[in-house]
Amino acid sequence: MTSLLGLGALRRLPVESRPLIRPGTVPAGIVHIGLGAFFRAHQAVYTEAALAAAGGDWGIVGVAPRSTSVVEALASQDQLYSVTSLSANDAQTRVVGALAASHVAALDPARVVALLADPAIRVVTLTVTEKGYRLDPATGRLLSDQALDADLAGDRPPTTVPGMLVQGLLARARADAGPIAIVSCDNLPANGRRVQGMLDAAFARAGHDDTWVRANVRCPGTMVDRIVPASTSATLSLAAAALGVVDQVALSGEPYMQWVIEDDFPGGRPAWEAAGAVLTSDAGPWERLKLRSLNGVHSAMAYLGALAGRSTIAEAFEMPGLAEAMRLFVAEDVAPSFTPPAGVSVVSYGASVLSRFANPAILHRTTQIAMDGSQKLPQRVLETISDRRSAGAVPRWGALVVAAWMRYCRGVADDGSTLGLDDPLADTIRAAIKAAPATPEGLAGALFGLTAVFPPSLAQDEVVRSLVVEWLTEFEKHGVESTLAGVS
Ligand code: CS2
Repeated sequence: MTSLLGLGALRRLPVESRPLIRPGTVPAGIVHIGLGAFFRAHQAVYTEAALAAAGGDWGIVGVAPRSTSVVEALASQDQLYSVTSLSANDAQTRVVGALAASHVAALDPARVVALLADPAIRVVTLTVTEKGYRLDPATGRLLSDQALDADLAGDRPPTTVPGMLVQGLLARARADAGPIAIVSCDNLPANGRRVQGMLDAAFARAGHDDTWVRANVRCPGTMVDRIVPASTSATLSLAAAALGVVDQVALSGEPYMQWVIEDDFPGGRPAWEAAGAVLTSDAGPWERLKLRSLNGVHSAMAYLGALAGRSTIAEAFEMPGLAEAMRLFVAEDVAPSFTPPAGVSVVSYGASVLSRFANPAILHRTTQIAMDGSQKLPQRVLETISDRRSAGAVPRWGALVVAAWMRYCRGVADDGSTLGLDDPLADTIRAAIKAAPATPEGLAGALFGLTAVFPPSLAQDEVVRSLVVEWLTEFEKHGVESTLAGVS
C-alpha cells in the first residue's frame, strides 16, 4: 500500500510539489473557522505564500464546526494536504504547509473559546457559508432560533458561529488579550459590515457590555475568488499520482485566484500583498463586481443547467444560447447596476468569468452551486434587479435567473427526474409551492411571498413579476434547453 502524505514524506515529493514553508515551524497567529475546500485552496494558499515571502507568526489553526472527517485526516497527515491547479491541459499539484493544527468545534467547544482569547491569535477568518452567520438573507438581521439563543444565553458551550465568536470575544476581553480582526471570507454582501452587524446584534441580544469589543475588534470586508469544486475520488487519484503518496483530503481548483482585503487589522496581519492579494480601504466595488457578475452567472448556470440535465457547469456552458444569455445578463443588467472598481470593465470581467466557467477540467456540479439559493439569490441577482428597477430599466435577464431558481425549487428537472432542494428554507419553500396553483403565476406568487428572500419593493413589482412569469411560461411550454436556444 502506498504511504500517506505527512512530514516524513516531504523529502520524497517532487520538488515543485513541496510546501513553500517548513510545515510545523510557524507559530499560530490565525484561527480559521470552516475547514472546507474553499478555505484550504484559497486563504491557506495565500497565507503560506505570504509566510514564504515575508515571514511572521501567522500559522493557521483550523476549526471545523462539526465535521470530524477532514480534521481526522489532517491529523494523520501532519496537517498537510495538496491542491492541484487544473486547466484544460495542465495539472500542477502542491502541498500546502500553512496549517499549524486543526480541531472540531463540536467535540471541544471550550478550545475554540480559549483560542479566541489567546493573545498570539490576532486574526480570525471565516468560511462558514452564507447560512452560517444566522442572518436573514433579505435584511441582514440576526435571526432567532433555539441554538443561537441558547448560545447567546451563555449557559453552555457554543454551537453556532455567532455564539462561538461572542463567547470567544468575551473571554478575550476578560483576558485583555489584545485587538483582533474578524474576517468573513464568504460571499455575503458587504461581508465585513454584515459580520460587524451580527456581532453588535448578538452582544445586544445577550445583554453583554460591548465596550471592549468596540475598541478592539475590527471586521474588514473581503472579496474572495477561486473555483474549488467538492473533491471526488478522481481528485484523490490525481494527487496520489503527482505526489507518490496518498492524500486523503486532496483538493483541486482552477489556477485563477483573487483576494481583495480591507486593510483594517488592529493586531497585525500576514503580508498577504506579497502573495498577490490586493489590500484596499474599500472592498465594496470588488465585492459587488464578483457577487453580481461571477456568482450571479454561476447560480444562473447552475439552475438552468440542472433543469436541463447538465451535471457540471462546463457541461451547462455547452448548451446553445446559455453563454449568450449570460453575456447579455452581464452587459444589459449587471454592468449598469453599480459602479465597478476604477479601471475595471464589467463586460470584460464577465467575459473572463465565462471562460473560467468553460474550463473542462473543473468538474463543478450544478447541484452543488444550486444549494442554499435562498441565501445566495439576494446578493447575486436581486440587488442587480432592484438597482435596475430604481433606474427605471427592465431587467429581463435578471428575471430569467429568478425564474430558473423558482423552477428548480419545484424539485423536478425538465426530463422528469428529481432535483433535491438543499436549502435552509426548503420546508418553507416546498410548503409555499404546494399551497399555490401549479401554474407559472402560482409558482411566482408563492415564492415572491418569501419575505426572507424578496424585499417588499421587489415582491410587489409587477414588471419584474410579469417578466418572471413569462420565462416560467416558456420553460413550462418548451423546457429550459429550447427556451435558451431561442435566445439571441
Ligand atoms: C459558487 C461559489 O458554490 C457557489 O455558490 O458560486 O462557490 C464560487 O465557485 C466561488 O465564489 C468562486 O470564487
